[in-house]
Amino acid sequence: MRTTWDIFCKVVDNYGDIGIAWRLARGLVREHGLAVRLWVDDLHAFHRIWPPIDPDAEEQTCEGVKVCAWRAPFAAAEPAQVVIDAFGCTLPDAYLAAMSVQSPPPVWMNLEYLSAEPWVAEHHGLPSPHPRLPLVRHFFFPGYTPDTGGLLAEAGLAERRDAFLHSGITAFWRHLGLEAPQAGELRVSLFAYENPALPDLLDAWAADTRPITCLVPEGRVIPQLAAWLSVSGLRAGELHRRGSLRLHILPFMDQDTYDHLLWACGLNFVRGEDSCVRAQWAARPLVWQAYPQADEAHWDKTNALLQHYTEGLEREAARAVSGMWRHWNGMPEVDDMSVCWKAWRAQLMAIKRHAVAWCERLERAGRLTDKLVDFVENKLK
Ligand code: TRH
Repeated sequence: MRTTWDIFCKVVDNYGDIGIAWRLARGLVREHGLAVRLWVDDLHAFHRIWPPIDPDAEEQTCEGVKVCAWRAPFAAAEPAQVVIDAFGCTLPDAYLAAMSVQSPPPVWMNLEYLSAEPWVAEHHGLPSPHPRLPLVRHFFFPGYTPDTGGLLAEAGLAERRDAFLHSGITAFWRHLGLEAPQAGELRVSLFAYENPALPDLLDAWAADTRPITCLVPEGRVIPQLAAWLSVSGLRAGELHRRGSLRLHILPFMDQDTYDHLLWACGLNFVRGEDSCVRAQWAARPLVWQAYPQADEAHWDKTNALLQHYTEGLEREAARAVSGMWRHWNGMPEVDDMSVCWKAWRAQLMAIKRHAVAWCERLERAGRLTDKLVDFVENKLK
């Protein structure tokens, strides 16, 4: 009999929580043949990253995953053998009570946020007994080293990416209404939170000596872009030119098509967690904007990943990457944006080579779905 899994996901804001939970659920079904139910409290956010999802359906099956609307009060449901609360979302009391009378009790895990900070490995896999009920929750930490829970990546990802670059990219540009890049042109994708550094970056791009095409899926930066362009609003399909910069607004895409954009561009600005990992698997240069947290806690995360990411990168290129990332995340004591951009641009070839080497190195961390399944199998023994 197939092991049954329940994954619970609360959409805090944005798309990262559901993006990760969906990638995980799909992977567990496709690659491990498990019976997975995914409970989601906001099906509208889910529909944005995966349009086949019906935002009004209480229950539906998509890609082999049973997707259930998570409503309050929670409808009675028999707990699965494995329960995951993604990112510490609190399980419904009724469901917890039902888990506590199962024999044996479900293997219960909290899937944590990804971080490159060194403490992650020490905390990965630790148990936490429930204060009242006969249940133990385990902390599962994704991470960048083999002693963590690894990274989300589906089997065959590199092969799909390479096949796309070999035979799908021209059709992709055409589909977006663009010709193939001209010689010397840099194509950049921009997925970001509101960012005080954005106008200066746009100025630097407009003043660049070579053409830059920036592709922006609809989202939170659109008002800032409109302000910079001095237009009242922007819609998908619009194209604007300023100096060397062409700005294209794209519709928000499904998760798989967004991967194509990351694979096709020469530089990707990404944010949060999931797009950051996908940009690393794209083997392309990236600039990461960490999810902003109180007391600038995200700076530690940014620095931890930067330190790890720039290992083995030539000195000037490492400095250029750090300058861009730090500036983009609002850290003090960095050069102004035009200096950062020029320095980054001068190191493009080295940064490009490094992105490929880094992507190969990432595989050492292991794949999260495989590690999760191994962890559970050990507990079920
Ligand atoms: O949307 P995010 O800002 O999500 C964030 C982070 O995950 C953060 O760590 C978390 O604490 C916070 O939410 C609550 O960024 P992220 O993680 O990159 O997720 C974006 C998802 O959206 C990802 O799965 C890719 C997907 N996406 C599309 O499907 N289509 C698109 O056009 C774009 C731009 C993104």
